[in-house]
Amino acid sequence: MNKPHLLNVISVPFDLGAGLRGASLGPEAIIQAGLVRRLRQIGHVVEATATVHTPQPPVRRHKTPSPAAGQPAGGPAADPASDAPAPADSRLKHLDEVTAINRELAHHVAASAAGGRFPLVLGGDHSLAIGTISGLAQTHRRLGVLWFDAHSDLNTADTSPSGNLHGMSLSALLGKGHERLTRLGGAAPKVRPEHVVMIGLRDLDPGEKALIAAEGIHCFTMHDIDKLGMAQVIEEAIRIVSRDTDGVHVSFDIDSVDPAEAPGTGTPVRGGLSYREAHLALELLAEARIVTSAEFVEVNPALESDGRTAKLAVDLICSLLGETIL
Ligand code: EXY
Ligand code: MN
Ligand code: MN
Ligand code: MN
Repeated sequence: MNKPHLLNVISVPFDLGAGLRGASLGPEAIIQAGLVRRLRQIGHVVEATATVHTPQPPVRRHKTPSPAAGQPAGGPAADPASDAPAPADSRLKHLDEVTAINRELAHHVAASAAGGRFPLVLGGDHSLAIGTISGLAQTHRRLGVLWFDAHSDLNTADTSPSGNLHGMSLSALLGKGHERLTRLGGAAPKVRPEHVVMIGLRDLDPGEKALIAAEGIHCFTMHDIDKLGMAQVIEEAIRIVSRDTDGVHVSFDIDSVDPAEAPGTGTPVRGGLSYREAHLALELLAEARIVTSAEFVEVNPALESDGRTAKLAVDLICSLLGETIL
């Protein structure tokens, strides 16, 4: 095991950035699956566990009401009388709540990182990356980011098919999108495109593909992983996120893993990382000793009955934090 960390486990039971409720149950499920005990067995000091709250409606097991047939997805439909499209920003769902929780999360993460701790954020939906990375940016002006995800989360109000803010978190961090998100906790952008590497992509919208091309964001899609193998992908990713940076953050969306292994997540996409590919990626990152913070998001216990996705998250977190087979 590499050097022990002083860990701050920061739970964020929040899911209003997602289209389905339930990821707000993720942190507790991960804790109940034995995370803290396993981290201590590896040798880490779990110095504090905080829970970041803002009020939100109770979890119900159904989607947020989808627009009536023929109505545009997202917020209030355009006024047929004027037939002017609703302003794009009005399509952003739960902008107030997502802004509030991420402002509070950024405060907690900034305090943890400033104190030389390793912030480990448990989600919650992936809109929380806005708060985590905005908090880290207060002490890391050149943060490297490894984004494991089936999706690129690079939409904006103009390109999003859903209005769900968990699909817009990385674009906000790159300074694209609503300024309440791009300027949350500090000036935009929070990260530079050349310091971002995306791994596991397999479900992108047209606007996201355009942004990736325009910004030259480094991506290893599932095609690349099939072709190169995970060891080579991670070797190249480490080189990219270590170049000219002052820390490396892992933003791990559990839907990067194949749904056969991780069914408890709200936007599953077939053809994802195998159980071993996911572990090898994180084991190699642990060996490289470059990671300074992490978040694990989109575990939704309401979508499964056996807790296997929360248990997978614990296993993956422990691989990233130095648990080894021998
Ligand atoms: N690209 C789709 C959208 O923007 O609605 C789906 C996004 C899923 C986002 C999850 C967290 O990774
Ligand atoms: Mn607080
Ligand atoms: Mn995501
Ligand atoms: Mn995703």
